[in-house]
Amino acid sequence: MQFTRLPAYDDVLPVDSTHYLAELQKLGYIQCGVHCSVLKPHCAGMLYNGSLKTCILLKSHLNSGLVNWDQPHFGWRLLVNLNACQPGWSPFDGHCYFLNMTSDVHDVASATCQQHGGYLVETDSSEENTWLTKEFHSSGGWIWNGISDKVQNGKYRWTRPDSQVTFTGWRPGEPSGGSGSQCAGFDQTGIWNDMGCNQRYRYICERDF
Ligand SMILES: [Ca+2]
Ligand SMILES: [Ca+2]
Repeated sequence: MQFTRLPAYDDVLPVDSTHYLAELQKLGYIQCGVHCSVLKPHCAGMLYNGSLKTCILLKSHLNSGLVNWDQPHFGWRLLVNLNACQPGWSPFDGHCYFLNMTSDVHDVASATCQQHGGYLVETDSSEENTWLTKEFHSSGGWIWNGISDKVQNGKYRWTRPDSQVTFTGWRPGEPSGGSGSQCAGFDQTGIWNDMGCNQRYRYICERDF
């Protein structure tokens, strides 16, 4: 078990329970840690309240956009599971994510993610799309995701051939298509657009826990 407490998040709780994995009552701190590190494989961290003996297991680490700073909830402490992902990678719902700040073309971005043991991010749900946007998109500009129609014009798929497309977040009127726009990125609102694959943008790599 390896946890670290983040004192910046003392006495606060998330805005809502979207990223809760489980809420457990009548548990000591150590037992809560056992649940997070052993019993729940996708646990990224825990909120623990010693007076209430209540433990909330989390799918992701918290960030400033996920927390309600205006309303104090005294006694809650945040401990992140350091074993959830490698240093520099952020956990969410059983996967780890890394924002590469060096802008590059889509092919190079994809190859670099493979070198890191992962793949160019596959956004499988609205929840994942929202979390990615809040976690990584603090500035303007586009961020590549892994969808493109390079293989077959008009048929958008992820870079890994076996991955199903279960969610898309296209802006109305997109994908605009054509041979000049075959790779997709998302903006700071989480909306997708297809653009030229040889444009250079930052990109997110994803891998399993
Ligand atoms: Ca994914
Ligand atoms: Ca477009």
